[in-house]
Amino acid sequence: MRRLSRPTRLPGPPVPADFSSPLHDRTVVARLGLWLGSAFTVCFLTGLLSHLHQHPVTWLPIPTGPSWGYRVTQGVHVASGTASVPLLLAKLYSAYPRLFTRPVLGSPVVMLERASIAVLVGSSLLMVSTGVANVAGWYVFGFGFTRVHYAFAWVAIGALVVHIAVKLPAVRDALSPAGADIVAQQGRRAFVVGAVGVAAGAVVLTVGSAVPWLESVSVLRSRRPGSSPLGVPVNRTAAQARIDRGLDPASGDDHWSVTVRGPRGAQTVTSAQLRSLPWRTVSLPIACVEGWSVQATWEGVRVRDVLALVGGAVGDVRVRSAERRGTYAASVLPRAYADHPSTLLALRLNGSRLTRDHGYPVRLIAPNRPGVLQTKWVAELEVLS
Ligand SMILES: Nc1nc2c(c(=O)[nH]1)N[C@H]1C(S)=C(S)[C@@H](COP(=O)(O)O)O[C@H]1N2
Ligand SMILES: [Mo]
Repeated sequence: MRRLSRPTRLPGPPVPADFSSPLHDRTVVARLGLWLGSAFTVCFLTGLLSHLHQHPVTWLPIPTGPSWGYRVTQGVHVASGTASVPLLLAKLYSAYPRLFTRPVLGSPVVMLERASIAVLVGSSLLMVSTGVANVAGWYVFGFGFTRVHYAFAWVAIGALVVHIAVKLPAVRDALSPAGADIVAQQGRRAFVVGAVGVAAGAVVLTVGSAVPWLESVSVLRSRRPGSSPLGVPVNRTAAQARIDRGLDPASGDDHWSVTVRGPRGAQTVTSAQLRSLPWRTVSLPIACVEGWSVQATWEGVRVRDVLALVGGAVGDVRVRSAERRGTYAASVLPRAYADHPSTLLALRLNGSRLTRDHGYPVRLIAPNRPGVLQTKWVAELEVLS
């Protein structure tokens, strides 16, 4: 059938030529793609590291230092994810007229390319939307965040690799002198620079949850360590975790004990016995996967001194909370962490007794470790063989 000429065209979807803005240009798309691809890659690698912390593998042990390592990589993860949002929107705006390219069906290579774009766009939108919701502490989706976020990260990065391979010529053209000429015209550079500027702005407005000296300019930050109890935000309160109401700094911890299981058997360590071990003071951050972090001073006793009562930190250690249910009711401390001199059962935070919400009477604190694994209301340590 002969294609109908414009004025008499039948009603139907538009064609790329219907979009007249000079911003719908492959050079613009490619340049934004370089920024977005870099942000995605950094976000993927730092996310992988976070997953490794939470699901350790024996062939790639995570070092116990530097103590601020996770704080930095997780801060970078959330910042690069935040930067991706405006970059992704700008790139989609620039590229979307190409979705109307006809014919819809083409050679296998064209079909593969189109399919990979559908997968890439879908998974990217899923990644940034679940990530942003997580930072906001807004668990609206009915699925487990980490599992879905992690699985789709692989889908997105796979589609990204295919996409980059297919688009290498376009990237080369965009970076050539001719490409530079095209970008220099009709406001295209301003659009690219604007998108990158908005991405940088989004980071500055939110990163104060992790960078104290930016707290005052980061008006959209998710947490305010400065105005939290003892200077440390609380993620899950004692009430939410259904911790016994009677367990309170006002009524004391005389009834509290920690069960310690090791190669030499089990022992019930009362809070008085815990206190009689040598006290240590360490400065370690709490770095939450939701993107906030804060350095704090912790006082308590070394986990390795506690484990010495039952034969020492001769293996990984399971740390159980008095919290009965919940994903973070227990965590595993790899052996090197359990044996580390800075790893404490903390009893005091920033110069005061722990508050109920911070894990009173005893909580774990270890270097270079995600906040989700810094178990509160510790009731049991078990050396795993
Ligand atoms: N038992 C228990 N420990 C827990 C949690 C929890 O829900 N239950 N939340 C964790 C999370 S997600 C973080 S970020 C830190 C926060 O510690 P904070 O509330 O003292 O700041 O505690 C961790 N320890
Ligand atoms: Mo957290």
